[in-house]
Amino acid sequence: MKASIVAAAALLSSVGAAPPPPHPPPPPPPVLSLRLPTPSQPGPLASGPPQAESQLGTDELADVGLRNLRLFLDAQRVNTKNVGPPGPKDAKKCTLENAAVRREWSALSEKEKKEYIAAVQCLAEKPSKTPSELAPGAKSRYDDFVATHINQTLSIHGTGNFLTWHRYFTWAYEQALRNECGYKGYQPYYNWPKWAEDPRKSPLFDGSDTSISGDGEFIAGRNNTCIPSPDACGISLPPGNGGGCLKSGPFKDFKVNLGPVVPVSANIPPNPQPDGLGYNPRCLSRDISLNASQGWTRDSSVVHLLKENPVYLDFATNMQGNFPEGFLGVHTGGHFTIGADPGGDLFASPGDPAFYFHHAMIDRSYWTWQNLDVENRMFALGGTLTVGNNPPSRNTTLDDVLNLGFVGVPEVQIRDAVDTLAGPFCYVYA
Ligand SMILES: [Cu+2]
Repeated sequence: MKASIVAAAALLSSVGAAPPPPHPPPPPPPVLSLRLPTPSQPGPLASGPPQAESQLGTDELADVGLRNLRLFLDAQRVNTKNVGPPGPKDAKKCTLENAAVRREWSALSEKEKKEYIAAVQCLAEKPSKTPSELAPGAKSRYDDFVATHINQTLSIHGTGNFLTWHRYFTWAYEQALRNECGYKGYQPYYNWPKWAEDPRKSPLFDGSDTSISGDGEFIAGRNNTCIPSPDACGISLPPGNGGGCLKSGPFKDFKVNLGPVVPVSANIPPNPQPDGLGYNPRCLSRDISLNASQGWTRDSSVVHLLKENPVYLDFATNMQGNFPEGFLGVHTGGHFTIGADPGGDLFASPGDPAFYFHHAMIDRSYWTWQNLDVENRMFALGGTLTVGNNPPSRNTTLDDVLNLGFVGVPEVQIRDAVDTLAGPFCYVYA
């Protein structure tokens, strides 16, 4: 346990710390070749779910991005018109018209919310596909995802595959909910800035029957959490409003089986294996932190991230944080908005169902950033194979593969995971 904590802490402290590696221009995208006019007409998805006009800059940028994407695809269609009549393959093609629409949790009806919750609980009841010799703590299909994330943590954070790996992972989870547990909808996201002032007031975390449960029991007398580690306290977060087991809602009795690997507090029972893959059944705890949500996930933070980082590596790095410089970023800020066990554990965090809402918002941010300059950003990439390029390693490339182990989806190349309307995917965000 100790060795892995030290290793993780050392690696964590290097996220964003190393100077950016030389950044070669991304390879020219295959078909995408048109320069975009400035978007001026109202966006597509007029047939989508009715939603109140958002005042958030974050949502405005998502809308602008979607309009860009539509113009881009329309222009492509015109460009390829004289190639010939659409074949049978094109008939099944993913388009903006037939793409799934991922929505904010608050936009789902009560019935849809309950169906989603029931599907997650179903996944936690289905037997695991991970061989028990590899991860004795993986007891359910839900745990297959947690075990895969724990297993690969040090090659999927602060690396060039961070955004595409988590995109594929979140999609695979959505597919498992649909294909194995009869869920009819899509993975909802948690729009951080919308609830940044107090996440406990959001429909996702209000503790009601249609939430994913709220805060944990309040535990007094706790110390600050140092990020990345007590020895390298780049950011000191005061304890939040919980810290203990969930108090109410559908996930009050949810069992966490895997981890911790890097626990936020000494009170969390240690895993019998140093790699966190041993069986360690315990309650799901949270420590909702207004300090994290207000400090790092407000609208201004997200807008700044989306607008001021035209280079992929800067975008991905600033999203994940630069801890030695005291910058938490929306990714870590969002994780510590949820906090506690396993939410505050870099390795085991998917053990809290909130993970997928947070990562859908990470993915929506990546999608928005791409759409703001489709031509140049769809296939953009940066970063290397090692966390914060420490130790130095080669650049991640579009040919590198994403493998989700016993989650049970085919291995894909990064180039197949950059476009949410291509490869295995067919979705957009509202
Ligand atoms: Cu992760």
